[in-house]
Amino acid sequence: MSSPALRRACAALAAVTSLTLAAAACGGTTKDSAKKDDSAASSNAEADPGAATKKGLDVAFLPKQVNNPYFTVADKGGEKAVKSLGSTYKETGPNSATDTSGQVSYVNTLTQQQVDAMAVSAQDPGALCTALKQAMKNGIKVVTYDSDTRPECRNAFVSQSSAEALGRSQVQLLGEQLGYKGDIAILSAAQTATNQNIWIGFMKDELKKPKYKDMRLVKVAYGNDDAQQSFQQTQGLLQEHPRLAGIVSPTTVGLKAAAQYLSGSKYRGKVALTGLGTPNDMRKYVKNGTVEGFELWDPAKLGALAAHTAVALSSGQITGKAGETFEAGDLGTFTVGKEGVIDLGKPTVFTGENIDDYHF
Ligand code: RAM
Repeated sequence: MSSPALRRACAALAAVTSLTLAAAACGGTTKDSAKKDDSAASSNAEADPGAATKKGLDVAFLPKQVNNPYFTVADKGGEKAVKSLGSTYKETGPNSATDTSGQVSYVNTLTQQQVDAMAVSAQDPGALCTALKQAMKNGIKVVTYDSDTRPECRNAFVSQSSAEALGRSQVQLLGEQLGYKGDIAILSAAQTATNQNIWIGFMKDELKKPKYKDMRLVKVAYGNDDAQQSFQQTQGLLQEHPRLAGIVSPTTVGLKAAAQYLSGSKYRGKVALTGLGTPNDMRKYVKNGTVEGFELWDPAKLGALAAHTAVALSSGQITGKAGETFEAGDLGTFTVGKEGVIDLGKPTVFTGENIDDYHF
């Protein structure tokens, strides 16, 4: 599809009609060409690292959940970076981390609006694929950040850190905190969440090591990144397993709610709690002895890197293939890794010693 006018007409048609109809009218999407797109979500174009950074692009952020403070910080970082690059930013998305069909509709709407790029944190690895592929077929660059879909359904994934290191380190932190002994539970986000499920996979694997032989995972509970549900799930875990020694919660919403519950209960300081949280949410629970330590990356930097990636893709500086490099402003130079994954870096462990140095 060469002319922008034709591209826009086809994009609008594709967003509101079936794939086959749009394909027939625009001549691009047969079964075979769809297959070709699958092998390299980014098309076969070569990257031009020296290409000028395009300005005036429409870049949209679509988090798992708009009213989650973690995404507020991440997307603010994205907004600042998009604007600093001379492009236009907008954010849209569902209120609930389990509204997967809502997220699909938001993708379709952005396709219909013919944005230039979208940064998406996927609630579910597979559910968004068809809609995201449709967006890419219409020339829209798709970056996942925070939580991925499948590699063929986006151009690149901006990851907070190595998923393996994040999963293992949370178990290591918990082990240290409870002396490597006792029953433990996981309080996760939504049951479908790609990021949490990958981390949990590595947590289970870490627990197989001999040093954890006296630690036993008794339950994985899901609080759906909803404060009230996460609070109730924590309460339920302790009712069901009164001898629980520790909880790990790989979600900012879950960790805060679990800390809130433990803090006001007889378990404060007795049941260990760690996971992923923001220093601002967790400060008071570290100070009152509910939590000894937890970790996280800087969400604003994650959002900024997603923005730089989206603009680099739209400018043709990268296509999402392993080995390509690009500049991400103050964040430095990044290299695209295997399967289009771009790692932000290492997370920080927060304890009473350093928490006051961080304000997000
Ligand atoms: C919650 C979300 C998000 C995750 C953080 C750690 O805010 O589930 O996807 O990365 O926690």
